[in-house]
Amino acid sequence: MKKRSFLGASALALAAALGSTAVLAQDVFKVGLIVPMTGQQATTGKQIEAAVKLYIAQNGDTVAGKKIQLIVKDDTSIPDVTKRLAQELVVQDKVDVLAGMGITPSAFATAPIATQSKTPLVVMAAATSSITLSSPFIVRTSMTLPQTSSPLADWAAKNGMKKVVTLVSDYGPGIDAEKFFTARLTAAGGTVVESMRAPMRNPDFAPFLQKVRDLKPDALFVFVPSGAGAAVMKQFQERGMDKAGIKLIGTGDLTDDDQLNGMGDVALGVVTSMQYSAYHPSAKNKSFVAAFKKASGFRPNFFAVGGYDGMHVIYEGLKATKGQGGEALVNAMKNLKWESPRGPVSLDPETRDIVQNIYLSKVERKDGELYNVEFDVIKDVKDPGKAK
Ligand code: VNL
Repeated sequence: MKKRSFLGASALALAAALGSTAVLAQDVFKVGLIVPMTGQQATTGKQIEAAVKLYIAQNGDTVAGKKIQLIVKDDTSIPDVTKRLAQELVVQDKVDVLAGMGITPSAFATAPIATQSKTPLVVMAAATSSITLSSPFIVRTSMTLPQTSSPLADWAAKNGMKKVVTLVSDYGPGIDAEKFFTARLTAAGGTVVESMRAPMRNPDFAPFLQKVRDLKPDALFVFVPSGAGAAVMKQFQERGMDKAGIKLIGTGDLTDDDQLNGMGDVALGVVTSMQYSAYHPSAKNKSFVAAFKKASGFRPNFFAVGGYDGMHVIYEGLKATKGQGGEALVNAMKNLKWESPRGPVSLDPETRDIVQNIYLSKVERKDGELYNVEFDVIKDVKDPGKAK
């Protein structure tokens, strides 16, 4: 009697163990998140990882019967590394979704792997317009530079900034920013008197700023990737540009919430255009910022929101497909519409790019801290980079 029940119990335990392993293997849904956690773009990885983990903590790690397993990899923002990591994640780890992509070259390096393996790729940061054209498996939850920079050109022309110098990082998003800002300013009656491009890696802005001082434009328009804004601001001040009466404007990458509060008074009054400010006054954003700060200890920036919304499209897409991945998941994701901490957003099913409000903001001191305070909004902006 004793022996039989012992055998019975162990057989049952074995069956349960085997059974649950089989069920687990089948029901795990793997997300391979590739972001720069070290190197020049480390803040982008830090922001996205914190936001992705917050989303999972708030929404549970099971969706449509699948257990979400997050695998985080640091690509140090070197595209060859991104590519190798993406290959390993697809072939060895058999991930169901690739995500992250801190900079444009990383996204372009990963696109063919997404296409060949039919793995959805959720781009949470990289913002050159043409990225979504490089694979039908890409959906993007960040922004594009044509989308963020065009409204600022309209504003500049209306506000007496007719003579402008542009300074951009010399790669995809910078070229997009230069092109679209210039076209819109020109159409509104302004002139770009000089277009300058600084190297993307280890830039020294000093010689460019010196030249801007000599040119004495009404304003300097800047695009630099997230993480580089504080250096521009410091050198702008060191050269006394503000005192020379040259206004500083840019896309919100310049006054990035990750660094803004440490930039000091030189940032006060800088006008930018962007899809997100940590100071955005909605209830949804206030609770997001509070939860994010509590979990991570720092202020979320626009890429944190890109990561948070990226997880949202994965979760909601999976609910719609009842747990199916691949092409079905891309099709479900690209039709989503939701309220983000940044405001109301949707994905454009034709381009798989995000449609969102672009806010004009001015840096002000609020409650003892520096913030991008929104003063105007252009609603539901599609990527002008893909206008036919
Ligand atoms: C890119 C665009 C990267 C905007 C950024 O920060 C940014 C990019 C890392 O496409 O590489 O703010």
